Amino acid sequence: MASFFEKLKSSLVKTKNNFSGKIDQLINYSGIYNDDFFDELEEILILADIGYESSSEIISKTRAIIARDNITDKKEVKNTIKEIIKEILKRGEDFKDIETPAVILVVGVNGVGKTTTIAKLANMYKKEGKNVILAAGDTFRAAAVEQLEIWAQRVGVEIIKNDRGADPSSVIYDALQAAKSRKADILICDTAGRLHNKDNLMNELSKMNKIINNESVHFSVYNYLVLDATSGTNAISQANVFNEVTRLDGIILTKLDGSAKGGIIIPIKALYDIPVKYVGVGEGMDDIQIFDPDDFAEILFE
Ligand SMILES: Nc1nc2c(ncn2[C@@H]2O[C@H](COP(=O)(O)OP(=O)(O)OP(=O)(O)O)[C@@H](O)[C@H]2O)c(=O)[nH]1
Ligand SMILES: [Mg+2]
Repeated sequence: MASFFEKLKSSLVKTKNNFSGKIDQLINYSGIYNDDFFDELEEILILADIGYESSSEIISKTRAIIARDNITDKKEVKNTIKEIIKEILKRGEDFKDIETPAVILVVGVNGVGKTTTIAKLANMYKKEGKNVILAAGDTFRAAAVEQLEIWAQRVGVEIIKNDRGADPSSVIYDALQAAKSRKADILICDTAGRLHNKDNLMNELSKMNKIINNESVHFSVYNYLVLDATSGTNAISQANVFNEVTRLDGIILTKLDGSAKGGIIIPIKALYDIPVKYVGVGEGMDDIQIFDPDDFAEILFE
């Protein structure tokens, strides 16, 4: 099996071509670091969905360091940009695992990879010897419960479900009772992807949070937002909305393997004080990794 680093590396190929590949070209063709160079660099950053604010920050810091240290060497220019990006990616707290017993509520819009991510988390925790239960809280979409059921079987964990159309909060309630009576370490709750109506979203999330908080006094509660790396700047607007309506304890960025827009992680880190916990690097249940800012930056600029 490929190492974590190799797997991440192959996942980042598209992003790398789209991003550092272009930076490489720019640096190789220009030997002089003037306004034109920085304009072009800015364009590359913006096109990679890094966003105006983060791009400006990267440009002004690169400019300042190149001038201060009188840098002319191409490799050093590239290294300077890498270190600035690494610094942004490292902001906030280092990775911290959850404290068990825990309830994890997984939220995000349609199709970002919530259910698959739940399977990946369940598989990871199970391998660590934890007792995991899943709650089929997406009672809205046809076949959502069946999809989670198949994953539960594959991973080998218990699932608590109800009929389609049932109140998601009632499923969460039942699952909490089961988690308590079975002395589960971790309960992971699936939710329906929804963004059609912000009031609706707020109501449902607060209802679920209320039940979780009432019923799980001795559990640590985590709200994870799943974002899809292929959706580029849309991921930012999604993070905005969810961040407004609920407390978020972590972000999981999925589909890095299929995306040329992995650079989106930079504005996500720069704009929010929410740790990026994991990245999704494929459709299988082993395709999840702890987000490591050093590895990420090194691979991007290798
Ligand atoms: N390549 C790749 N595909 C992924 C990844 N994560 C999820 N997918 C795929 O994305 C699609 C949607 O995944 P789901 O887990 O069903 O997404 P969801 O957010 O639960 O979707 P809804 O329940 O419809 O809101 C599936 O085809 C997954 O296999 C990933 O990290 N990499
Ligand atoms: Mg789902």
